[in-house]
Amino acid sequence: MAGAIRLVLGDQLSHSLSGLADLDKERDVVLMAEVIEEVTYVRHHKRKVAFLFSAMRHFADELRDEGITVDYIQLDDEANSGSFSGEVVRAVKRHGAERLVLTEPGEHRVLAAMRGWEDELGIDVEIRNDDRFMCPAGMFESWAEGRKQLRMEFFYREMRRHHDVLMEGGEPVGGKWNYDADNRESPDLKLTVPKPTFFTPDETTAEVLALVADRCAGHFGDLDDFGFAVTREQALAVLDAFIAERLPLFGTYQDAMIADEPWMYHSHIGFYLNSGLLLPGEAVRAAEAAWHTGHAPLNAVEGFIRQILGWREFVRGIYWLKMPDYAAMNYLEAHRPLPDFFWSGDTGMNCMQQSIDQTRRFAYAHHIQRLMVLGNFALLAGIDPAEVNEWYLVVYADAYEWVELPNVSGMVLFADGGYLASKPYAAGGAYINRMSNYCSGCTYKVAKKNGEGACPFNYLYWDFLIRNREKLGGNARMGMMYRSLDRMAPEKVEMIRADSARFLERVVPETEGSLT
Ligand code: FAD
Ligand code: DLZ
Ligand code: SF4
Repeated sequence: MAGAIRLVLGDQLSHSLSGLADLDKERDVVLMAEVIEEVTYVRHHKRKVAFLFSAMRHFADELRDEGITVDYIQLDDEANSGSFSGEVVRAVKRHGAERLVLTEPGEHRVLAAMRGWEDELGIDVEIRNDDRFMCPAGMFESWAEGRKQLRMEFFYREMRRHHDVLMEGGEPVGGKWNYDADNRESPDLKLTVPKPTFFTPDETTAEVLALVADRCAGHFGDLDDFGFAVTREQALAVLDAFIAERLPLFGTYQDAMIADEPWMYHSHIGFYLNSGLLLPGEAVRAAEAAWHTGHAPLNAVEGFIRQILGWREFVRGIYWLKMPDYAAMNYLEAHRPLPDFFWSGDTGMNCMQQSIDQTRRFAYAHHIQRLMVLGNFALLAGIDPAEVNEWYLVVYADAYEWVELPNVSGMVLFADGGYLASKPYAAGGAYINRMSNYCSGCTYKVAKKNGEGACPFNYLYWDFLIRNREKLGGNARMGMMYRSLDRMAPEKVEMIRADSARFLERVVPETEGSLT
């Protein structure tokens, strides 16, 4: 045979993938490879590796069932070279291929390698657009051109118009673009949160779990009670169950956190969207349909659709527009190392301990845990963006650089100086107390502002403002906070500084040359 090799990566598990279009079943071969370089360039959470490998193996079986030839390289295959580049070289030789066809990857690092393949292999390499996103190639660039700061809300309106989602006669249904004013209530502890949709591992998943337990023994995370969907059919069942059981309360409890309730009213489809088992358009249309039938209210449906049609597309646009420089940004010059307890969960701060513990168990935490607990701590403590980014990329099963990096560097750490977010999402303990029941089980006292036993978020919040006054003092949206700071008695400011210095020196000692 002398057809094309069609390379499919672990996060490209979509039958409609551009790299699979016009495939010639007689002559072409699909190449899929489990490679140690992808598993260890950051040491991914065990559950994430198991999920992807099992989903990849199932996807390969589905292609074979369609009569497509698949050359699938397992991690433990003897001749496995360990990298995408090495496996492509071997496969081209093995099959005498005259062309390589692929879909652009989700990471700048991988795209840079792919761009060298034509020279390396001496055959045509065709890199196709990834059309599984809702913002068509080039549209984001045109929209962003000439804007100094990008705001998701305006981009989202363009996307609503472009795809005619929740629109009526050119106007947003209900008369408003955004219904967040009706959302984000404190948790209701009387409610029984529906159980998440999990699946019993089949033989393929069981094999992969054993492989990962052996080869990733030193990686962060647990494999127990693995229940993720590993096929499109299962992923669709997760989406259906979300629409039926959780969507109506999605908006109301979007920001709420309850101890030992990791899943709340969120959809848990990020794993499947980002690996290609689900497409964003089908999630958006399913939610829109639930509003039309009266099953879910507009505040919930609009809020959910905004996350996918707005935020997800927006951060992807920023990633490709700003890479590779975006990864090195550190506007606030934060240089403290990541505290060990981000891995061990060994901290007296119950909000952090709960969020880290469930991250270890499930490779999942919902948005507010990522943003306002874990991220807020990293921001206030001045942790180095490179270390924070690596942690987030490792620990979440939905994490790929295109989506993780703008969320961490842009939304959480303000490392891009305000390109993505108009102000840092900094908050003291009162916010966490309002949105969760964590504080009642904590060794610290949320109502106490300073001294022994005071909630660290309380003094770290003000210390963050003091340390970063030069960079943030002129931000109009921070004006009220700085005016409150200026009204504080000097002794109070002294206590804040002393408490913060003591706490940070204990949990995140500065390295030499630190600028925080
Ligand atoms: P839901 O809350 O049910 O939301 C539905 C979907 O909307 C998600 O599945 C996701 O596809 C999309 N979405 C929601 N918020 C965002 C957002 N801010 N950016 C992009 N998509 C969004 N999301 C990832 O997919 N991968 C990541 O690596 C990732 N890292 C994050 C890191 C930080 C610091 C923060 C603050 C957020 C991060 N997010 C990331 C966004 C968000 O937290 C997750 O998408 C969400 O928690 C996934 O759970 P879910 O599927 O239950 O989402
Ligand atoms: C995340 C990941 C892991 C852990 N392993 C593999 C793998 O062995 N083979 C593969 O094709 N893809 C894997 N991935 C996903 C890739 O890292 C991802 O495709 C690139 O980062 C580009 O988005
Ligand atoms: Fe977190 Fe402070 Fe509440 Fe403890 S008291 S759970 S540290 S916010």
